[in-house]
Amino acid sequence: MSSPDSLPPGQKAISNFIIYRILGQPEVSLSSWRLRIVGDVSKSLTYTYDDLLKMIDTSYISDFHCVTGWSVRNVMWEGVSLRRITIEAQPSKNVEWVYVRSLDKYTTIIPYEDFINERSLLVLRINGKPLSLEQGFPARIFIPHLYGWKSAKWVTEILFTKEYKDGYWEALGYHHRGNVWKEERFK
Ligand SMILES: Nc1nc2c(c(=O)[nH]1)N[C@H]1C(S)=C(S)[C@@H](COP(=O)(O)O)O[C@H]1N2
Ligand SMILES: [Mo]
Repeated sequence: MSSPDSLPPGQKAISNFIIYRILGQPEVSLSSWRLRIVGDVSKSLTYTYDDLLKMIDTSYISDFHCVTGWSVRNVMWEGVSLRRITIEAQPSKNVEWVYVRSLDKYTTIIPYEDFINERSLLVLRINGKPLSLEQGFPARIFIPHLYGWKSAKWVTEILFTKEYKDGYWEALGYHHRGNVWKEERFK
């Protein structure tokens, strides 16, 4: 069985993130950037970067795992609890999926249950500094128990929905959930 300190099966520690931007590096304009919470919710919400900075409520140290087999250990994550944002938006009882869209047109899908895990985070700061442009500034998702492709960078829209639909990697055969401890790499 795994001790709290062990890596998930099939992962190896490396010391730095490998930067991925499969659809290229988007241009970020902070004055026009918004995070929108939409879909099957009672209250659609729109946040500016300044709104989110004021809402930072969570920080912890946790490892990051890419499905290609690398992990970065002991990263300090800071941001806004996704559960808190979800409670504000009041999704309908039928919601089962959360579809995330980014500035670069990257998308991913996350099961609602994982999205509202108490550790699931809208990340604004990594290792004590604001996210760098290449690491997803202004904001990215982080869910410690899911593979890194669910950690959408440059996120702009969070859509609550009953219907499953593939995001970028899911359409290429990657798993609908992607739990690292269960090695849910592929469908
Ligand atoms: N918008 C966007 N988000 C993304 C990706 C991407 O290409 N575009 N790659 C994903 C993958 S596969 C991984 S492993 C992590 C890598 O995070 P990093 O670039 O900060 O190392 O970002 C994820 N989020
Ligand atoms: Mo990845």
